Amino acid sequence: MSNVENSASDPVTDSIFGKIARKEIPVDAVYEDDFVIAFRDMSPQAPVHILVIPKKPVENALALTDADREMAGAVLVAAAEVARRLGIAESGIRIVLNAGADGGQTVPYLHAHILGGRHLGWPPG
Ligand code: DGP
Repeated sequence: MSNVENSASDPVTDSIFGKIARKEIPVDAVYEDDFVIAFRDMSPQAPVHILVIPKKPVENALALTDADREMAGAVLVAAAEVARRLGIAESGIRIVLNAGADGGQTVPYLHAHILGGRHLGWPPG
């Protein structure tokens, strides 16, 4: 019997962050709890550039539902904790959630960028 139904690919779970969330790909976590993992962005845009991903696979902020309130809150709480741990809470941070093509999202798995360690211009490009 064909196993095609069981092997359907999903761009969210198959993404690099899906694999990191499932621990199929190891990362040096700077923070982890029941809901999220945080690790350094491989292409940093600021002296401190951390990504926070939920363990539950979600494509982006536009895909969040009522059921995700606790998880979405955990992403923000983790961002604040990461900023404190990495010494950028006092100078300030920016938390960015790119969603969809116009938002500049390149990895189809929800991730919050935490940027800090330098002054960040506004508006973004
Ligand atoms: P976005 O444009 O919001 O989808 O940002 C994706 C970010 O993810 C980008 O800043 C680069 C980073 N990134 C992509 N692949 C990897 C990876 O395998 N490891 C790490 N640490 N960061 C990655």
